[in-house]
Amino acid sequence: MHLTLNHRFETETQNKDVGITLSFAMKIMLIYTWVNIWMLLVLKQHVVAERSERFNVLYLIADDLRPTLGCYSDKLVKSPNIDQLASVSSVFRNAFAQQAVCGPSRVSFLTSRRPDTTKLYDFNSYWRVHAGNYTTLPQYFKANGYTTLSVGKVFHPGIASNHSDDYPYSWSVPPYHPPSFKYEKRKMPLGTLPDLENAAEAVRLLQSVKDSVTPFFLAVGFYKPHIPFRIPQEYLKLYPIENITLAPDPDVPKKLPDVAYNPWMDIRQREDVQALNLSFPHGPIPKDFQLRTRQHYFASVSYVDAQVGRILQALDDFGLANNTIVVFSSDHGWSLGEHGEWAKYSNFDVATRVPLIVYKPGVTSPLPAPTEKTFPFIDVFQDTGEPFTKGRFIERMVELVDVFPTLCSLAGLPRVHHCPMPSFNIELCTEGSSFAQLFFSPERDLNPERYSYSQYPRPSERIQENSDLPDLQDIRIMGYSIRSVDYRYTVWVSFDPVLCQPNMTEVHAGELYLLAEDPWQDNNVYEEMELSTAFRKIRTQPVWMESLRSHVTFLSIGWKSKKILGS
Ligand SMILES: *[C@@H]1O[C@H](CO)[C@@H](O)[C@H](O)[C@H]1NC(C)=O
Ligand SMILES: *[C@@H]1O[C@H](CO)[C@@H](O)[C@H](O)[C@H]1NC(C)=O
Ligand SMILES: *[C@@H]1O[C@H](CO)[C@@H](O)[C@H](O)[C@H]1NC(C)=O
Ligand SMILES: *[C@@H]1O[C@H](CO)[C@@H](O)[C@H](O)[C@H]1NC(C)=O
Ligand SMILES: *[C@@H]1O[C@H](CO)[C@@H](O)[C@H](O)[C@H]1NC(C)=O
Ligand SMILES: *[C@@H]1O[C@H](CO)[C@@H](O)[C@H](O)[C@H]1NC(C)=O
Ligand SMILES: [Ca+2]
Repeated sequence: MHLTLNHRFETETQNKDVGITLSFAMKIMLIYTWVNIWMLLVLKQHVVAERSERFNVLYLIADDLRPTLGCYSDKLVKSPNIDQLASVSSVFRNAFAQQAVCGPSRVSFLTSRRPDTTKLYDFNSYWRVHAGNYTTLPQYFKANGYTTLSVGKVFHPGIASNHSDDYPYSWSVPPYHPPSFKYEKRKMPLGTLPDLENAAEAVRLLQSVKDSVTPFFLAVGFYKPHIPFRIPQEYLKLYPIENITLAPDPDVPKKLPDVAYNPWMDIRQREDVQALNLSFPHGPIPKDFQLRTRQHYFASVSYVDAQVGRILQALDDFGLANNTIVVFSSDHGWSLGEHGEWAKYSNFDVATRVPLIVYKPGVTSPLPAPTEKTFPFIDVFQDTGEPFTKGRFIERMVELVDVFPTLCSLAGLPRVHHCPMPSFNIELCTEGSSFAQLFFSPERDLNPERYSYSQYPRPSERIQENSDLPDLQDIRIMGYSIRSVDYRYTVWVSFDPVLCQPNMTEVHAGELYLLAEDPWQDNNVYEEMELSTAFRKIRTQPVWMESLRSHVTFLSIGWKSKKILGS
């Protein structure tokens, strides 16, 4: 079999001539940057001159990044710059996205509402007109006197953010998009790559706001490690193919209900994968191709790490490391062959769990001294590869909807109140809760009473071509998950796509994984627990999260009596 993977994952190297011969697109980009800087200057003049003691915010968002990072105990992946950030930060080891796909997750965490309140489960609507006129995280900072700036993929592009990244509501100046992004799937004439441009633009913006009287909220959305893995070739050298292993559980679990499986159509539709003539829906992908996909994903993570390093070094260079809160996170994870699955689109931890690293100088680490460097750039090719040992690990469950109220709390903005149910007509509220107290108190441990909630839609019980990403009108089933430190429990129930409401008593399938004995979630013990009869007896409650919690409370009595859970 002829493997074309290497060729298709063809990477771009820098064109040394770029600096001399400016292409038309580069000129446009320069003009665009000048417009941005000009707008910033105009904005500054309108602000009463008074040096603010308020903290800036730098929110770094990777795309499709699961916590394959040194600071999350990954032994293979090299992420020295993110690890360095983690060493002065709180590192949340149990952080989960609300839906494992870009658009719905981003709109959810940027509005702090769950998908049933944004009514966005696909990419096809704008919450302000389709669900409610919800205030976003950057919009709230903007309303509180911040200059808010967006670089790269922060909001999901397209109608999901009204083709404008929600500008002007969320941002002080038009969001920046790297000109090279339009060549993502074609030959690249610009001699650069989107995340290189993103990092350069972020550094430029930091420089332009560093002396501003207003604090800034700068969000930077990287495009990697999302496919295609188009990255500078040299990062592959960090991961010799002979050092790559398969996922620990590369087979589809026997007791996995069909509705829970995602057929990874985006991978399947790649030309090089089509050439493999895989059977639908289970594949499997040939072993050497799996290894190379993993290798390219890991290399893409190191490439993102280098861009993070460039931006963090700029904080040092511009004297901002002592007054800027930094968050590093992702929109959701990515299955790298676990359960015979690839990509996102499921309720498995590999798809829902995200890195979440929060730095606040003076809180998560001592205030840096004036000459001290907090974030010197680390060249991954020179890195000694010391295992990560520092950092404050927080094991408690947190969710991406919590980031909005937490950042408000850390930055000293007026508190955002918890949403009533339903909250379609309330512009500002949160369906998460601030975890800022975890920075100050020792309640960092595993807490069995804390949960995170995720959901994933399906068009049918059967696996079909649109199972990964059904359009709203095709959704018939929703998988609602409750994840505690001990287990994941998921019920796949009927769903009404007009009302966007589940029927918690009409259950198509269920999953239950007891993590102490089954950390990779391969042994679904739902049927063994005789749950189907048990929870039909439970009265459903109007809120699905409450309903799930009732299921779990009811069940955990049984688990405790069988000594499956500690009491
Ligand atoms: C939505 O909110 C924005 C900003 O808060 C406001 O300017 C706009 O008028 C609102 N739109 C509607 C339809 O209420
Ligand atoms: C969405 O964008 C269109 C076109 O720019 C604009 O006319 C419309 O007002 C925007 N919607 C909202 C809610 O701002
Ligand atoms: C690859 O594995 C070998 C053997 O375990 C190890 O010595 C080497 O450092 C690894 N190479 C890289 C780049 O991680
Ligand atoms: C692809 O697989 C199908 C059956 O799985 C087989 O009939 C067909 O000949 C294969 N095509 C190629 C090009 O290998
Ligand atoms: C941060 O560092 C700068 C430059 O070293 C200094 O002027 C400023 O006072 C410091 N701010 C805080 C809050 O320590
Ligand atoms: C929910 O499903 C149950 C069982 O099929 C059915 O009896 C009930 O009418 C449904 N409820 C709604 C609101 O559709
Ligand atoms: Ca994504």
